[in-house]
Amino acid sequence: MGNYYQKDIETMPVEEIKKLQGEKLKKQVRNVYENVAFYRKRMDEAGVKPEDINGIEDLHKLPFVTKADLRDEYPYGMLARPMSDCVRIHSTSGTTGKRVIAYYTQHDIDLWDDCCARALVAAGGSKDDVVQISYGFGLFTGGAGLNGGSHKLGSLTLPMSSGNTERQLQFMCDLGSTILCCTPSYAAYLAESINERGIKDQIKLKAGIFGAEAWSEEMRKSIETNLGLKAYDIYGLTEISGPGVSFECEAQDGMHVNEDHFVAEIIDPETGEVLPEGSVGELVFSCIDKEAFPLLRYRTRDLCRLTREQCSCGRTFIKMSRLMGRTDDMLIIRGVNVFPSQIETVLINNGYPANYQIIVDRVNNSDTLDVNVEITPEMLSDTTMGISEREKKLVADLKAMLGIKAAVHIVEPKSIARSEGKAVRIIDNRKI
Ligand code: DLL
Repeated sequence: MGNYYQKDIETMPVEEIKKLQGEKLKKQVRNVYENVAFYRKRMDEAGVKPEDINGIEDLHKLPFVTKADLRDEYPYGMLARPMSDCVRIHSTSGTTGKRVIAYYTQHDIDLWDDCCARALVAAGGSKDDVVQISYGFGLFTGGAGLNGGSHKLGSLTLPMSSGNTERQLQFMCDLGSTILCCTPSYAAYLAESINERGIKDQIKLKAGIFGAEAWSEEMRKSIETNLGLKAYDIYGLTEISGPGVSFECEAQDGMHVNEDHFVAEIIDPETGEVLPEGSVGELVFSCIDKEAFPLLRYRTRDLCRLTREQCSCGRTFIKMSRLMGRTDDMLIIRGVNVFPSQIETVLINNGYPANYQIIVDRVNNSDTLDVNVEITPEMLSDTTMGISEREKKLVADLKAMLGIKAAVHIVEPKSIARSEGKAVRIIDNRKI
């Protein structure tokens, strides 16, 4: 393992983790009750006093916090420290409504950098690596988070930000980048560009730390083959800190939650009831260590499963599965629940790259589902299967996966816009 593996913490016996979480939670609840009017009011309304929280088993007594609450408290209603103690802000992309602003003290930045350093180590990173950070820098947390982690580790850090693919590839070849950090869709685009330029033999990448958007196991395999690396998932959200809330290890089978800082729960998104381990539901996080913006029981709207099985890497932190979607990106088409990841799985299983678009509309009061998928030049020159046969095959496979019929349109290579950050793959015209 690298030189930043925090073994004493990351392999702590489960009872000790829970005890530690309980102690930190107790302090945090007192802190927010005294310093944040929002929490005082919510807890008073719920009839919960700070004295009622004496251990992690009392967490469920606290009320939830939602994105709507953060918007209502914009810009600094949730601050638990004076503004003068804060050293930075980051913000969500906020495509609808007000942006959410997260604040950080120096302690919060250090804690976050530690989480990202752990993620790099779990992917085999050490001070000898050259870490190319091609997540966006700025208000988005991707660039800053991995940059901080890479510095902690002492690796040579390339703060590339996203975009300017030509320059990305030049630095990757000239400096021999060994770890690439970016969104999976940008990794796929970089792989495509490397292939087109015939420069794969100059690429030294051994690992990729990819997250910030949903990606399937099939997409992982395709990126691993095309870039010749091991691809690790990393999860996080601005409200809780940024990337590194959880990270994958060598087992590549779910992401360990940094449980000394964040407590994860799975709830039923309809009723709010806490679900037993192993159930799929909405992920909820409590920040037990943060100073400036310590959200408690924050509803992420992300759907996944938590399991605490013995991991081959030795870490004892609970694992969250690959994200299965968001409570708000699940499409309901003709009454059937459809997740974009299911469509991606079918496309990639049929050998298509992850360049596709899902278009939903309503015609004569009935929902329509269209999938545009890009063909590769190799497939075009393969005469054993024509375009209409290809479309028919995808229609049949999508029907088997989703239970409903989709219209499939095979489109020319490179006709779907590439993404340098989070890909936009769903166009739902029903909402307009
Ligand atoms: O996306 C933080 C991040 C940056 C994570 C770089 C990983 C790598 P936000 O912009 O606030 O923060 O978006 C958070 O993105 O609630 C999920 O819906 C989604 N998301 C993040 N990581 C993953 C992942 C960053 N590994 C929202 N798989 C989250 C699927 C992810 N979705």
